[in-house]
Order: sequence, then structure tokens, then C-alpha cells
Amino acid sequence: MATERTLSIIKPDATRRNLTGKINAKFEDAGLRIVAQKRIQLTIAQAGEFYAVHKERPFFGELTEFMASEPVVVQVLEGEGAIAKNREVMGATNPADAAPGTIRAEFAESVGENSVHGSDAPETAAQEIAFFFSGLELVG
Ligand code: 3AN
Repeated sequence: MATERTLSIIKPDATRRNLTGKINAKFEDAGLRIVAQKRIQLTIAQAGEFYAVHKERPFFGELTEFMASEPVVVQVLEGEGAIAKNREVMGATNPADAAPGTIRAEFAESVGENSVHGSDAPETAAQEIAFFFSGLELVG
């Protein structure tokens, strides 16, 4: 399997509870390497641009307000099959459905406040990485 990069976000519910290190340990234990990382605070407009694909969904307002409510940690994870591997480590969107040991099973508070975001395909990974990082910031 090819080495890939994927965009991860540790969301406000997790940064608020000081869970960045515990979540990063899950990534590293799964063989994912954190090759770029920064803590930022999004505006509602920036969160809306990032989640534009969900614009028509009923939870869009709630989602963008939540993502802008407190700092997030944006990061690039690298590894073999990193996109699928990260989704596996994250667990299902709804923590009630997330497999034991996954980040969302252990830490997520609800389907909306679910601790982490991860890209879902190679095209979105490339777009999402470019949304937050310049090439100069990526040192594998
Ligand atoms: P995932 O993050 O697992 O790829 P998506 O892409 O379906 O899930 O949804 C993006 C984000 O939108 C989720 N991480 C979650 O924060 C939020 N979300 C999804 N479904 C709901 C919902 N029914 N109610 C509130 N927020 C939701």
C-alpha cells in the first residue's frame, strides 16, 4: 500500500478537555506519523469554507459555530494507507456506533462534538491539507 497523507483536526470538544496528547498517542500507536501540526482558532466563515460540502445539511450552522468556538489542532498524518487507517482509528461519526478503542468511542461527546475530523479520500485529503498548510510546512 502506498504512503499517503491525510488531514486531521482535533476539534474544540477535545482541545477544551486537554485531550490533544491522548489523541496523538492513538495516531502514533497506529503507525501514523504527525508530519505537520498547529493549534489555531477558526472563524465561523473559515469553518464554513472548510465544511462547504455540508452547506445544505440541517446541522451546518451548529457545526460551523462549534468548530469556531474554541481552538482546534490541525495536523497532517502520514503513513501507509493513512486515509483509511486514520478513519479506522477515529471510529464511526456517531460515538454510539464507534468500535471500542477508537478515538470517538473513548472521547467523543456526541455526533456533532465528536473530537476529530479526518479526510475521507485522496482528493479531499489533498484539498484539505492545502486549506491549512503550505508546502514549506510539510516536512515528512
Ligand atoms: P465524518 O466526520 O465521520 O467524516 P461527516 O463527514 O458525515 O462525518 O460529517 C462531518 C461532521 O459533521 C461530523 N464530524 C460531525 O461533527 C458533523 N455531523 C455529522 N452528522 C451530524 C448530525 N447528525 N448532527 C450534528 N452534526 C453532525
